[in-house]
Amino acid sequence: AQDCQVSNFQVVQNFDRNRYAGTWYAVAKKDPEGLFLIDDIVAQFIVAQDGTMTATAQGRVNILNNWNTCAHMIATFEETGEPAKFRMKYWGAAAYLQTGNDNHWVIDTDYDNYAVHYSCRLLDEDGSCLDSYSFIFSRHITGLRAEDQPKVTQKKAELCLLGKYRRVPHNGESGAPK
Ligand code: DAO
Repeated sequence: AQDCQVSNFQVVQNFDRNRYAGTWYAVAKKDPEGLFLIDDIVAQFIVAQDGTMTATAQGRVNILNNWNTCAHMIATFEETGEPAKFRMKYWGAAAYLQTGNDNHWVIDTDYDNYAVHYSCRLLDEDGSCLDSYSFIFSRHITGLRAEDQPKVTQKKAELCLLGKYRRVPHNGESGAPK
């Protein structure tokens, strides 16, 4: 049987936040309960001189289940003792946007082309995840390179999320850089 224990999920070894910094385009997403970020999702990770990591993100969001708008989000990252596992506090530039405090795990990345992110919001009694979301990021707005797709598919499977992702289109409607 497959091991879907969140505590056993492998993250990228020796995570290097300086190499991770910069622009990432979300090319696929597994949504959590109560979808928020819809599409045109672009994140910028910034590492300060003291090593602190923050991010800004733009995207088209869903508010109160019926209103779509473009949002600017801001996030700060708190260390956990494992280099690729952070706690992410996030909030919106406007007060009506979501705020939260989520896990933010970097499952895999080659820093130059692709990254697999994962967040479990709610653990089940058996240690598997009841409510998760996950971004597949690319450095390229055009999507993943063909050679990176098998690696990403493998990681989706390890997260017990194979077949649960949707493609995130980039229509340039969020005001994010292209
Ligand atoms: O889309 O429903 C959802 C969950 C996303 C949470 C919002 C995250 C905002 C900050 C993103 C920073 C970098 C990924």
